[in-house]
Amino acid sequence: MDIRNIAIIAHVDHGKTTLVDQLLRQSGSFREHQQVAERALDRNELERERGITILAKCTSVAWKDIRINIVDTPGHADFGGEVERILNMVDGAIVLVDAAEGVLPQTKFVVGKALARGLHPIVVVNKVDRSDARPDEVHIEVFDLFAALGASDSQLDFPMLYASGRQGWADTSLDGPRKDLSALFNLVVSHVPPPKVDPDAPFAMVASILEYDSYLGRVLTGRLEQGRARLNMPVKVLHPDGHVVETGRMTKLLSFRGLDRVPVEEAEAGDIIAIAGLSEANVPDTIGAPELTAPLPAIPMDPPTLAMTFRINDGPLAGREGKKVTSRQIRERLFREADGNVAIKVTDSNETEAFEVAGRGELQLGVLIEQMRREGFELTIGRPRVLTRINPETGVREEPMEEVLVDVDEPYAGVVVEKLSQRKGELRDMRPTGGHKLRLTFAIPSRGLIGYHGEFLTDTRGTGIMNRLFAGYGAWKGPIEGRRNGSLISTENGEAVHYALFYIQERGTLFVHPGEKVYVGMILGENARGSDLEVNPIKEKKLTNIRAAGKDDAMLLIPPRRMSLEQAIAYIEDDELVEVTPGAIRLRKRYLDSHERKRSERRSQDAAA
Ligand SMILES: Nc1nc2c(ncn2[C@@H]2O[C@H](COP(=O)(O)OP(=O)(O)OP(=O)(O)O)[C@@H](O)[C@H]2O)c(=O)[nH]1
Ligand SMILES: [Mg+2]
Repeated sequence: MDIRNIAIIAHVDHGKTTLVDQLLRQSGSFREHQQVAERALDRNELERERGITILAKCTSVAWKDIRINIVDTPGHADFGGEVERILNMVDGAIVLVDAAEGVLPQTKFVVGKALARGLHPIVVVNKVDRSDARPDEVHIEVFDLFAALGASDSQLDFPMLYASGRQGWADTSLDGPRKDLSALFNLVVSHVPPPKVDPDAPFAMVASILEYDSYLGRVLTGRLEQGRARLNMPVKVLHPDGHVVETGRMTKLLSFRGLDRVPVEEAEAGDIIAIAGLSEANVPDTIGAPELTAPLPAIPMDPPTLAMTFRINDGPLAGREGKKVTSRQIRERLFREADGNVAIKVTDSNETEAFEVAGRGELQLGVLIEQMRREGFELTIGRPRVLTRINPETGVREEPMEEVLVDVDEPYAGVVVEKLSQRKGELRDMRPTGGHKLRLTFAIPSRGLIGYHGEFLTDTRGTGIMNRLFAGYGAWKGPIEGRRNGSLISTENGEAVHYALFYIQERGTLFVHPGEKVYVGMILGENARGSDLEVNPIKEKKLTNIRAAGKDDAMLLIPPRRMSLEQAIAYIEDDELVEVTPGAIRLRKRYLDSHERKRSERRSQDAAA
């Protein structure tokens, strides 16, 4: 059977997974009356909850006797490294661009990668049904982008369709017929070349996606670059550096059919397949026949840019909810993650009962913490740090930089520029985008963005949109001022009471509500002043105080500020931790005891002096 392999690439949320849904549906991949969830490929729990794709996934449809393997990729920048490896196993790409939002940082990133690989992308201006769609302008933006990225003449001559993935149509013209996706199917078949592979060479493929299946174990997906794969054949796994990782047998060979993977006896060069039965093989190893002597070329992994310390939970409430609390359990889980997730690195920390976990961003590490929490783990997490590097040529220390695109209503531009400048951002470009909106472009150290997103939403009354992209390394920009407010810290263990909280709230903003468990050293809120303040959250009203009696009703409490896991992690300072249990997210001081805290402060002041 004739094969086409394509990847769908775009900025986050521009509609990749939704389009794949419709491609599956219209190619007749679902049985009649089959109940299929919306965005069916986003099948794991966290993907469904967050409405984003985290793992790239392969699916396959048949169109007029041609099998089209489609790889849906994650749009979020934290998972961008994966996109590059996916592009290595396809011969074409569909670039989706939101007809209202236009070209955004991740569009630029993925198009750059696709062009560099020599692919000739198909452009789809998507979500044309949006009331604020501006499809013609976006078409020009895409053309300018291709040109700016150095596209060859033939790449610049890209075919383009207007579409609404959600409504299930794609057309060459804005006038319609807006009926179905046949124009897109036909374009894929005519524009994307069949895979150029050698069917007679020994079997070899590069593992490009790794996932765990509770039933199959390690499942590795990749394109069969050469030869033929047969069930139960002996295989050899080669690391990109050439050493043999393991030898084994291919005990399961799976081909993609719609949303399913079906067992097959044999697969041919050019097809995308999944393999189970190996215990060590990882991305981007080469899996091949025993006679293979050298690995196939693979895309190197991006270095991690952000790290956090994962520690045991040693607070007084530890072990009440979680079943997995020991450092041995945490260690085992983290190393298993690093083994299966190529973008995450784990090392033992020099602190006892703590581990350094490095990855590509706050979202990626946040997803890991959330997963562990659901599995019954308890942890404490330290403030994220960026990972600097020494430039191998100049010997100078450099830090990760990002390009940030901000879309805001004009009146808010001032405050955004001010805040990002404080965080060492440089304004590179500012241009009106219509409707009294401005698009601001900054270059800023990744460090400066930690914890900024919440502030940004407050400053723009929730109307701003911020997009960011890793932009390589730049010279260290010097200190960036952290949070300006101190913490309100509990002096007691027990349960917070209304009466005490009422008086504490005059000092700042509360994070806890009455009845919540508190402990010595726990952070109850943000102090309005710059220094930390110790307060007693369990103090009851004295019953002898007649004048105060009966006034409780009038003592209104402002609802506490609740933080999500990622907000909490971005909020804390170096001497603070986030306590994560299956049921709670709490903030605390690293040293719970007030004397110990002061001693450590003195130590760090001495060290600084
Ligand atoms: N108006 C409109 N909305 C759409 C269309 N396609 C998708 N959406 C919406 O856009 C949002 C994101 O859609 P997804 O398909 O998850 O986007 P994605 O590109 O897969 O997102 P990531 O995988 O997280 O990068 C959802 O709320 C969809 O309902 C479309 O054609 N028109
Ligand atoms: Mg998606």
